[in-house]
Amino acid sequence: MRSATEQTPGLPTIPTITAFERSPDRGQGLARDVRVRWALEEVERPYNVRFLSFEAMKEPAHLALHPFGQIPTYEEGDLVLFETGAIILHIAQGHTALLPDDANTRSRAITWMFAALNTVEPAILELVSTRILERDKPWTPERLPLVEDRIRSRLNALSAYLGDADWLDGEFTAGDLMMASVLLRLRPSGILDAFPNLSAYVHRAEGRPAYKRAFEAQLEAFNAAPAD
Ligand code: GTB
Repeated sequence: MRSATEQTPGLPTIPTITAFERSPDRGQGLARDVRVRWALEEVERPYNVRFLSFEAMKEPAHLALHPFGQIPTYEEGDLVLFETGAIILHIAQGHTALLPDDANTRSRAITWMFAALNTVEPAILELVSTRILERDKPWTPERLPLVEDRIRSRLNALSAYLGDADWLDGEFTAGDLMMASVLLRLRPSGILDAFPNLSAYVHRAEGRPAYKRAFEAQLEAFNAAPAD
């Protein structure tokens, strides 16, 4: 990870991503810049980070990059991307470390990226909303078990599919990167613990040197940020 934003003439453009100035997860690595950092580390690309406060994320300069005023964004020369699915797909193109050469295997890896984002993550986000945003609502005690059951239903299916394999489809791909990133968000809830093969899957993903570098970089940024 680089902290400067200058580009070196003659060398490939170094992308710049955005991240929370001070992540609300206090360096647990749950914010979505981590999956982008991880993808960049897997393909061994250096990158710059521009850190944003919550206020700056809603200002015109950032809204011009991200219509919803969120992080992460990805800038590479004239190209500006938002949405981690799109960003990681872009990073992964042409890199067998994340997307295999074989066309069908590559399409299946992309399928797993979509499955992580469209089929598994929404249930997990509902839990986050219920536990945090709707904490004091009168319906929350009744709603919470339903939300947790929906997650378990997804995890049951995923666990049955994975079985005792290391990764979802042979070698590690961007599909695993996305799925493990999504599942990591569940860790504080303890729900993952009931699925030993999925816990081991996430643990295996966290053990990858590229993940460790991404995690350490975001933690270092959190520790360097001015305290609340
Ligand atoms: N679909 C988009 C993508 O995949 O890129 C979602 C991007 C998104 O939700 N970004 C969040 C954001 O900018 C940060 S990652 N939120 C501020 C806003 O919407 O105003 C989500 C996140 C936030 C906090 C924690 N945490 O504290 O544990 C974890 C994850």
